[in-house]
Amino acid sequence: MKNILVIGSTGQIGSELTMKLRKEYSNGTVVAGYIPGAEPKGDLLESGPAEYANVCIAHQIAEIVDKYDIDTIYNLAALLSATAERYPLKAWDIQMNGLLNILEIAREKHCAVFTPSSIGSFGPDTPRDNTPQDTIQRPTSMYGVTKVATELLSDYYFEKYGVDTRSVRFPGLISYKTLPGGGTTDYAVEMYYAAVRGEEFVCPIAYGTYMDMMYMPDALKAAINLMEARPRYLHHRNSFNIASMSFDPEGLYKAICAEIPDFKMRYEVDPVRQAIADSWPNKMDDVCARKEWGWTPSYNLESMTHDMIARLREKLL
Ligand code: AKB
Repeated sequence: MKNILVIGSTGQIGSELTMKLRKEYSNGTVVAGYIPGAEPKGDLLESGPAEYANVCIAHQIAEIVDKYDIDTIYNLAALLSATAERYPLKAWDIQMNGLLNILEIAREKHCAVFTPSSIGSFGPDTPRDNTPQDTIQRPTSMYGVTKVATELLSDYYFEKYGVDTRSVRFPGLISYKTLPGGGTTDYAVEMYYAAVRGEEFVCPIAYGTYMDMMYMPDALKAAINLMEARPRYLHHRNSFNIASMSFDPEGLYKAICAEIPDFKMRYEVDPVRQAIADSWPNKMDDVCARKEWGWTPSYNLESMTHDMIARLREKLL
């Protein structure tokens, strides 16, 4: 039986991950942790317990862990890259002080912890193409700095205290249920919404800027499969490269036009997001995730685009 706390359960990943975990572990308890102003609603609220769980308030998290006998924490609290550049101290507080709270609680109460890292943990000195699992990580954004530190601190707690910490470096995530907010890769989600609404899309990322992207069902599968993997096969822990597709805005535009031929797009590059995107890899090599815990994605650009457009039509039209 698993008793799980999802911190950030109403965010882009959390809202879908919490529901999937509730299906997969129906004989356990999956607690939807939220902060005021981001309360769970609908199915998320009705299908299981919800608790106020601010990652920066350690005693609050510890009380939830005790109350529900939690054995696994998915720590999804984070400011994404563009927002973290606007509020670097807040990003540090949530991503680092919050993580330290979680790791200390996990150490005392014997919980496993999943805290996502990102393509943002790489920087301009990192090899761009087929970015290796183990390589230079000198990011230039505050988001990236916190993600590298997350990886290191999580490995430290595993090596020093035996806390079962695991993580993946998520690409830009694409989903139709909950909008992301403040990320550099969010342009891709926004492009789908504009196309389905019949609006022209003004693209903030330049032609030719390639980044890894992933459809949400694959991202959820990765998080759950990694936490289920047999520990003795894990040579890495924090954090695994995972990849499924890489495209630039033009490639996504063409894939959408194959389904919505009259869709229009023009470029108006946002210098902050472009600088972040320029410092990230074009495409990661995920061979270690494939070998160590059997990672394989199910979606490519065409199948994701087909599904996204069908789901957004149901949702928006
Ligand atoms: C962002 O763009 O900030 C995130 C990420 C790639 O981690 N989507």
